[in-house]
Amino acid sequence: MKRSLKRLSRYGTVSMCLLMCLAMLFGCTPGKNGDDTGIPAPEKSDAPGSATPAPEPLNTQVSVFPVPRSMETGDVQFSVQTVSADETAEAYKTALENAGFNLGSGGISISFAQDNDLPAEGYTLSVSENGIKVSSADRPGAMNAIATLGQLCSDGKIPEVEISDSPDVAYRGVIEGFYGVAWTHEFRLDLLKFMGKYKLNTYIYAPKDDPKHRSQWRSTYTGKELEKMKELAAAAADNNVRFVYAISPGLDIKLGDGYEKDKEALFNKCESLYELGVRDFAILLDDIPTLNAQGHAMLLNDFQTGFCETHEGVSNLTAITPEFCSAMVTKYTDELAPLLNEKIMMMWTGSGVIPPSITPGDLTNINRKLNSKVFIWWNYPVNDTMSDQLFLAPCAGLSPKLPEKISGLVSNPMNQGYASLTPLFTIADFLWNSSSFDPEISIRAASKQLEPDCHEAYDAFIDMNRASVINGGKSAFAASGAVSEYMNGNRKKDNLEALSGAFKDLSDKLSLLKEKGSAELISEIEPWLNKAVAYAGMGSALMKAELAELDKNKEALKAAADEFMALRSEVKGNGRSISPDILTPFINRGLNRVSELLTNNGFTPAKFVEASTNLNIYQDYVPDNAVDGFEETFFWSSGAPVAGSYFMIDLTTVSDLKKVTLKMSAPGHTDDYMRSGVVEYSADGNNWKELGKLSGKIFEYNGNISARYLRLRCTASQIYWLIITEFGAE
Ligand code: LTM
Repeated sequence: MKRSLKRLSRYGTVSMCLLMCLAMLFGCTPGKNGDDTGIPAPEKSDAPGSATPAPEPLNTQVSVFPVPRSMETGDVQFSVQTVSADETAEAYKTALENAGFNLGSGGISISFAQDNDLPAEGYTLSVSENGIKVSSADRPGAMNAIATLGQLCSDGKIPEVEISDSPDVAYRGVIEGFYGVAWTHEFRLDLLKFMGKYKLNTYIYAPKDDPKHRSQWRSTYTGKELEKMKELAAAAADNNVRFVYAISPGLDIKLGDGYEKDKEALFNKCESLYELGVRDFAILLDDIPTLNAQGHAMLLNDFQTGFCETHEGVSNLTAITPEFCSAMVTKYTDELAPLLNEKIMMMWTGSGVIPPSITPGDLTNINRKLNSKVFIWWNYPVNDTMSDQLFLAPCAGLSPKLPEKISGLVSNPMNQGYASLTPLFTIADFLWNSSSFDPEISIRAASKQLEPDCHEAYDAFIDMNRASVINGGKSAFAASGAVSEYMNGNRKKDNLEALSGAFKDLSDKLSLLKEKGSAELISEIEPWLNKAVAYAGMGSALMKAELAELDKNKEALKAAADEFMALRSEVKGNGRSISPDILTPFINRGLNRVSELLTNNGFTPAKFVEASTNLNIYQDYVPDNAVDGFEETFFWSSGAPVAGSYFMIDLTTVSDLKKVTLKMSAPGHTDDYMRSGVVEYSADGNNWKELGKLSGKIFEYNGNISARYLRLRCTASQIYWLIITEFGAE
């Protein structure tokens, strides 16, 4: 019986007729035994004992991510309790089992065929009463089809479907390329599974804080380290991912006298990884002090011809130079580009290190200079220089036409690996099929797939942590309209009640996320989640105080104000940034408003100074130590400040100040002070004015200013950590 197939609205159009023809073609395409794709020849008939179970009406909504190029579903589904794999499917047994298929005799049949006309990594997939049939030109294509099958299968059922699919961008993935605490081995293994599932095919190992990747690049891995590398390479292969080992020898490699010896050390190091099964390599020369175009070209070319091309199975080198974005280009790049072997895949971050957008036009010059398409190192959602923020916004700022101008794109994520999976899901979706990409659909699908037990609660948290340079610094909140009404002075009952309801809903969702969210995610996001919970509670308390004011109920007003202040104390010193454009200004305004309401009703508001920072904190040398009035206790950063690092104090109300004092470093740690920085003041936390520049370990200002916030902001990176013994104003 012939059934009609319906096209899902989001998917591209491939006529049904073409699909049926393709399906017929796959069924009769002769296999090529012994070819190099790893795809066995198709069997002429279904595996012995297979019998496609009778179809049942389809009862679920079918969605696949990344969104396939063309997908049409029918109105029935088949049981896949057991799947009978024929010989063609033997090569994919492990992948099929990992995707949740129970291979045995009987049940729906599965077979794989080769079709050299299909694009690299592409596949066609048909699920019908004739069984499951996959065609692809290469092994990655068949593995991608299995990833799709894994998503199609739910509760032991698979829908009738015809899919024709292939990626927009050849190399899609992740570069673990940030500063600060590197990911754990366990997370990397989880990441590789995630990548296989969502069709990301490239993982570049490049943690800046692995000494053997960068500062001690000549040292080879030993013992357990080697075992872990081997395990990663194997897990990557199992998940259809290229494991790229990156090395950063640029800080001290000799490019004149001593080059041959260092080259040998580099080759030996990579040889030790080759022996473990690594087949892809990168040389990263970013963030190094030397601009030696001839020397760098020689190094990269020698590695390409002397290592990549002499080792069986090794792909072309991936590389980056010290000038890796348009804003950095000098004559170094002009001299280097024509010297480079064109097979090397050169990485590039765009117009700047962390550009707000990347368009084809941004790449015209560099692609012309290199005579190839750059491989994008995308610095999103990395937060190593903005460690107070989580970047959970969906992929944005990349032009849908970008895929035509690049050879690949890898995202440099946050130190928080599990949280990074949320934006990575959307990046995978974009890189696979950019013209169908819808960031809002993608981000909601991400939370559903990653936190299925509490996805709506996770959505609320994501929304509070969306602000980033790629989306104009915008977070989201269900009642953002009512918030701006309130900020503009609307204190009418209906607006207060709308906000009250929204904060209650937010509180409920965040509690649910705490309770039901996956343990790995929650432990990473806990400080942000705690602040979010407090903000939701403070929002509710503020509305209670406002409603009490309308009712002229002094007692209720005082109770609500106390509740607000108690929550404020709970997150005192928690320097994480949450919803910087909507809820942070609202809560800051709320603090002033609570003081005002208390004063107007004859109460005396409490006063305290709050300190916060976007620097990592060393042990328990917390920011509060710098505002406690004791020079013996101090704040100590864990890591050196870079341009943009700050330490801020909030006096809670705008006050007239005559004196500001800042003292840095401590006995025994006399180098730990900021070299280049400015002290600034602000009434609202958004508009800042300079009070003065640092010149030494003590800063003092005497004069007249009106401010609520004071901050020390770093203007140039340094190597020493920062100690602040006291920061205060009178
Ligand atoms: O971006 C590149 C090429 N290099 C470094 C990264 O390691 C770092 O994570 C980002 C963001 O801070 N900036 C860099 O310059």
